[in-house]
Amino acid sequence: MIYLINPSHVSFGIGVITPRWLYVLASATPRELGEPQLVDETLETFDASVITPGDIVGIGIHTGNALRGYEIGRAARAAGAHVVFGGIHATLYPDEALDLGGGHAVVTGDGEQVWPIVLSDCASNTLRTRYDGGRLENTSFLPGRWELMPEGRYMWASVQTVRGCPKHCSFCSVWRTDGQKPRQRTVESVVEEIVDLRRRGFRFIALADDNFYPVTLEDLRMASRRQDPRELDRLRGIRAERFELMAALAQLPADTVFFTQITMEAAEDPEFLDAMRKAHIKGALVGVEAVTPEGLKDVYKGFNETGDALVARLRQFRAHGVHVLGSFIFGLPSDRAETFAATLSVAERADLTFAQFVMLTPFPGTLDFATWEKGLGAEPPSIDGVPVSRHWLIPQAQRPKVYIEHPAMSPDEIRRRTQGVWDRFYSLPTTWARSRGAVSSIKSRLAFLLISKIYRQMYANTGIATDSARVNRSVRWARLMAIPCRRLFAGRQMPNLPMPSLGNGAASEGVLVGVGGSAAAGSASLH
Ligand code: B12
Ligand code: SF4
Repeated sequence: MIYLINPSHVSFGIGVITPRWLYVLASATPRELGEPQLVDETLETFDASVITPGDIVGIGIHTGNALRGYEIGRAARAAGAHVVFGGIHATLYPDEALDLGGGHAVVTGDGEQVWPIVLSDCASNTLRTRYDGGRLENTSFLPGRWELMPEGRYMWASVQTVRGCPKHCSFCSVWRTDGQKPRQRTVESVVEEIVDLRRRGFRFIALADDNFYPVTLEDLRMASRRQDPRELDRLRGIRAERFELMAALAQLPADTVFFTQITMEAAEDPEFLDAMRKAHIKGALVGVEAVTPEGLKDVYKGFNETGDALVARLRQFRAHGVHVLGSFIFGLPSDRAETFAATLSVAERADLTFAQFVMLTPFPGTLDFATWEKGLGAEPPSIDGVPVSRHWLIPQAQRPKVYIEHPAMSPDEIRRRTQGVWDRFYSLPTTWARSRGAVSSIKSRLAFLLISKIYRQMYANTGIATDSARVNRSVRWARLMAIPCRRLFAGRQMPNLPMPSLGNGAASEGVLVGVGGSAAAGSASLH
């Protein structure tokens, strides 16, 4: 048996976004080896006693779930399985997965092409300890095998349209692991996958991209100023493909909802925002990060605006019909006590639909991590014998919430103030008031309240609270709320949905709007 396991130390019974790697690696698994068992621990905890000798267990880890992944890996190895690790954390720390996770092998980089080789080496007992999947060309990306998805367990499916990001933010590892050259999947393959999902009844789809807007108007202006025709052509080509994709997505049924991640620069590109709205990209996570120039300098994100200009820029998204989940970071060196209120004020004035307030965490592979690790010196402080520079190996309950020493605030002050901002942004009266601008009918406003609450419970309380009773309460609450949420996100199957016509960005709009009945009869629409 082949198991693919997505580890998690908390299980909510329902998942917000489908972990895409499970379904992509399932596609890369040769059919003659049988159906892989896909296990997502954000739904339910995995029981390792089902593993039998000779099984193959593939575990995908990012930094936050690496420790749980290692626990599963050791149990699987003890049960006689071949244990293989992959994912961003295994790419950054391949030896760790072998030493601490019971791994027989580690795959670094993209998994699509190398996974079948690993499986064949397992069968012939020639498994090596290291495989490098590299950075694949855009034409080698695989769609997910969505027929293996359990019914009614996820709110959003996920489809990737581009890997890599040209920026270089100091807290982010994407540009270093996925590269700064955007690798866009072909329009046809993305659209085929999305149509497959819609036919199966999924109408909420997260575009699991690092940055959906890889070429900005400023990039084009700069290439033009430099009189660099080749670069200008390359950038224009990338941009044209984005428009081509959006023109195809615009032909999908009207109740389709996409969500993506994008930089704030898109706000100065009304043509792009309008194309997004027409393409049913109704929401985007925008990395605002900081509201002061000093804060932006701290994270190498000088291309963002601050103050009132920032509020005006963010408002552009809603003005063009794109809802924003604003993402802010607390704990930057230039932050002071008053930064929390200033951030909340921006978040409230900027027509944001949702917001998240994360505490600066030095993720490996980032510039922040390198500086922080160096600053800790040869003997970094440790917790239970684990150096804090390997914070992901500290058991969850003892893991500090703030790592980077702050010049003006204690870790607890940063944590408490961050929690306070979440509490105020998501207080019942504020959320209800916000719902008026975001959606129209009372039913949709109630749905908005529910979703805001569940989002807050899953992401803030389980990640920021130090009080374990609060964390447990949040998990129980989220599990309970998951039941009505499932209904809200369910769509109707549309087995006969045709493929949109592909062509250039001028493809006719609305051809398929409403095919098979629009606006999801029987399911509440968010927007
Ligand atoms: C979409 C996304 C999200 C979504 C959805 C997450 C989900 N449930 O899928 C949301 C918005 C919810 C999210 C949240 C967070 N995310 Co996120 N997310 C992404 C993003 C942009 C794409 C992930 C994706 O689906 N990729 C597509 C799949 C196919 O690629 P893949 O996962 O890399 O898998 C490939 C290979 O790695 C390999 N592989 C993976 N697993 C395995 C296993 C085996 C056995 C093998 C052989 C190969 C293999 O093969 C796959 C195919 O090539 C990535 C960036 C990125 N480029 O990966 C960040 C990223 C993974 N996220 C990141 C972070 C930090 C977070 C948050 C902690 C943010 C926060 N502060 O709240 C939370 C954590 C939530 C959680 N508990 O999981 C970081 C992780 C850094 C790290 N070192 O771990 C990344 C890399 C982005 C970054 N800024 O650096 N995220
Ligand atoms: S944070 Fe976003 S914009 Fe910055 S490098 Fe990462 S993916 Fe790109």
